Amino acid sequence: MRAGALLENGLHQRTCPLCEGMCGVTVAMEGGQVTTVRPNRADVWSRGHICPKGTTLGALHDDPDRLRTAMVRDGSEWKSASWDAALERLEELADGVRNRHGPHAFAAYGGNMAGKDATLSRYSGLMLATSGIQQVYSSGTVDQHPKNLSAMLMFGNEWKIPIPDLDNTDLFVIFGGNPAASKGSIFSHRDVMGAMRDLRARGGRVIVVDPVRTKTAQAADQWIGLKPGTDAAFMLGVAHVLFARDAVRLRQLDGLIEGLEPLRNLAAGFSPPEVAPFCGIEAAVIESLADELIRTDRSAIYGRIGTCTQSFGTLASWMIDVLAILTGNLDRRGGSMWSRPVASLVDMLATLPAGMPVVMGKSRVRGVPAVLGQFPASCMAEEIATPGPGQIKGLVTFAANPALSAPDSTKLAQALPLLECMVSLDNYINETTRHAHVILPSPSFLESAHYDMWSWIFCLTSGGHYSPPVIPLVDRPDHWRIVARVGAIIGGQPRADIDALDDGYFRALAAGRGIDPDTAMAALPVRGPERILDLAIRAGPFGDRFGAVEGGLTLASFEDKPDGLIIGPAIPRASEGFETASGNIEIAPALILSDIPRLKQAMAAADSALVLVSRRHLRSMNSWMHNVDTLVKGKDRCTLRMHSIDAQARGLTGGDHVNVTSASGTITVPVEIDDDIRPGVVSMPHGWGHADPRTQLAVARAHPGANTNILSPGMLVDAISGNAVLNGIPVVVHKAVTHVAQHVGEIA
Ligand SMILES: Nc1nc2c(c(=O)[nH]1)N[C@H]1C(S)=C(S)[C@@H](COP(=O)(O)OP(=O)(O)OC[C@H]3O[C@@H](n4cnc5c(=O)[nH]c(N)nc54)[C@H](O)[C@@H]3O)O[C@H]1N2
Ligand SMILES: Nc1nc2c(c(=O)[nH]1)N[C@H]1C(S)=C(S)[C@@H](COP(=O)(O)OP(=O)(O)OC[C@H]3O[C@@H](n4cnc5c(=O)[nH]c(N)nc54)[C@H](O)[C@@H]3O)O[C@H]1N2
Ligand code: SF4
Ligand SMILES: [Mo]
Repeated sequence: MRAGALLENGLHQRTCPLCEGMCGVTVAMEGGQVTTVRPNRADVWSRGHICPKGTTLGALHDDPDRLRTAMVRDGSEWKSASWDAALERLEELADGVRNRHGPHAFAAYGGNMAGKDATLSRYSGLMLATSGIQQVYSSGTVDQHPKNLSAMLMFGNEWKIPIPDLDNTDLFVIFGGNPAASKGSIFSHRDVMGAMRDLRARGGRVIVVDPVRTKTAQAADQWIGLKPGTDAAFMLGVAHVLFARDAVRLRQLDGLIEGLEPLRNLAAGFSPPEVAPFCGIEAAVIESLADELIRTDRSAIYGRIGTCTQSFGTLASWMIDVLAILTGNLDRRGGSMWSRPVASLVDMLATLPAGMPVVMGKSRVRGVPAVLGQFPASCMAEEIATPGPGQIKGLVTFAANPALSAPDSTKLAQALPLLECMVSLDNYINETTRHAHVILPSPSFLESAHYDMWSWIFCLTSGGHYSPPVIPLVDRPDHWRIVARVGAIIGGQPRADIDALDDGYFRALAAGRGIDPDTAMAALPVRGPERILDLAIRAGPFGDRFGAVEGGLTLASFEDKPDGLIIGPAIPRASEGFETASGNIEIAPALILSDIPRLKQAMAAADSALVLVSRRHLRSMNSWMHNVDTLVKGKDRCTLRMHSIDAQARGLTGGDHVNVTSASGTITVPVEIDDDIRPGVVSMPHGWGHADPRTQLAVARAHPGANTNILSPGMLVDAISGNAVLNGIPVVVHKAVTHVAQHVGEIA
């Protein structure tokens, strides 16, 4: 932390860390207290855009339930402990696991906030490396893993994900994303909805493909309400028409595409009349989208959670980029482009070491492969609960709440208490961390220096915003030392020299970026997260490369820019080449094509079951912001939304309580009748189910809702990526006559 940067009173310009919107906010402080958090209109990126969550940064800091000290559990009672005492307790438990079960009995689970936490985003890589943990799970496999896999196979890098150039396009097509609630994901934009309005004002069009007529779809020109899980077939139908009309235009990618013929042959078997019944729409809708793509000069096709967390997640994620290629809109202004982040984080979090095969090993219980170095999150419960050599006995969670956010919550709730050593790097005692033996919280966002290395990776503007902490940290060690120490303890070297470990890590990061480690060490002697950030900026595409590039950026370039710094828009990058075997873009990777027979099988099977999808709300953030009173007050948002046709068939009226049952469990929730949803589809928000009395979340417990992931069977995964299927889950719904367990606390 930089001395002198702390000004307890006055106005502090920061970036809201809560989502990828990266809104600039002004935090007003008086007497060491946050008085207001307002939009910062001078922020060069967000220009005053904000949402209700951003104004709660002060409330999050002041939340009495936010942990400020290390916590150690004694039976069912939590006690505040000194950092040394908590680490000693961890050492005792970890030694026990290692002695009884060997070094490979540990696993780790990283969550969504790990990319945003100033320390974890830069130090979880060191922690994992030092710990020797081989079984790494993360929220990535309940999120974007299919996109990582398709990007890896097509472009040679799991994070080389094309991003829609919404500001310069003529046609924006969204599959399974609702930026009106989420603000955009794997797509950082200052204001997606505003940019959609601008696009329409300049004569362009927006099409939303989603089983639900979301707020985003309501703001579009056209809503295509297809059946869940059918996007890949739908897009293959579009590709079929492009080939059949001889309308494939590779343009700037001519000569850079391998596998076009196999793709043409494949698409031949997906004519619109063949796929339309499966998708639950008219064949003419597919044809007209294809025609519109042919007619329109610049189109940007984008897919998000609805295309990833479904049965054919990899096929759908792949087809998004295939359509961009076939219409000549990949790597092109107004199409989809790759970003050029000032400071890149992904190699610090990456779990796949260079040279490792994309698919490797088999999980012990279910026998599914690790894809890109990760076993599916859906496997973790059985790996903890099933006895035998290799059973998980020790677990590190960091910034994750899988008890609510991962599938098969009932099984996970039964498995977590079996762990002999569980440590959570987390700021709350919640549904997951309550099972831990030791919790080690991070400083709050206002106590940490912030630079959103994560969200800039998904942004077609290159820029950055550094903000120093506004509230001083007192009486606690640098958090990065704690995180590094956790790795050392799990790895069986509790007395390891943390400075030496950090220097070794830093040198490796420098060398990995083609920087001489001695030069980097000499230029940046002060250890910690900001040293790593400075290295990433200096070694990045606009960096000074430690003096080699005159006028290049360093962290200091941002320190006198409280409103941020914009470098400029993305530029085409295909000429830089691809890390695939051919050196070109692989449009038809064999692993992806191997899943086509499964899609054909699904198309052949008539399926009329009621299916469940998930939804998000602007005032929630996954599972963890329900403890902020201003965000949860008002009417209950944890409802089952259902079309009136389906409600009538079951004799239901709005507000009735219903039992929703899937292959993995039952929950009871109020029903909300909503004709903006496709008949045959019902929707639930995730991240609720806070009634467990063993958590310390007073506000959330007063607004508990039910945990929809009790209904997500862990066996349902996208066959090739292993990603969880959280959308398109068959369910039955009945009027509730009996109370059913609502939360893990009633089950465990
Ligand atoms: N049914 C269904 N399930 C879903 C989804 C869905 O659409 N439907 N979406 C999935 C997706 S996309 C994701 S990303 C996952 C998210 O899954 P998770 O990442 O497991 O869940 P979060 O609710 O984001 O949990 C964030 C955790 O970080 C902690 N935390 C918050 N701030 C900090 C901090 O600054 N430092 C530290 N150390 N901890 C902090 C919180 O206390 C909480 O425990 O959920 C997935 N689950
Ligand atoms: N306010 C808020 N913002 C968030 C989050 C949050 O919880 N709250 N979470 C953050 C995270 S971790 C993420 S990953 C992003 C997610 O960002 P988005 O993907 O934009 O989020 P969702 O609102 O879940 O939108 C998914 C949409 O997919 C639709 N869908 C479901 N099944 C299918 C299908 O089979 N095909 C198609 N085409 N559509 C389908 C759903 O109806 C839903 O409208 O949001 C981030 N931002
Ligand atoms: S949109 Fe995202 S970044 Fe902006 S204020 Fe809301 S939560 Fe924060
Ligand atoms: Mo996510």
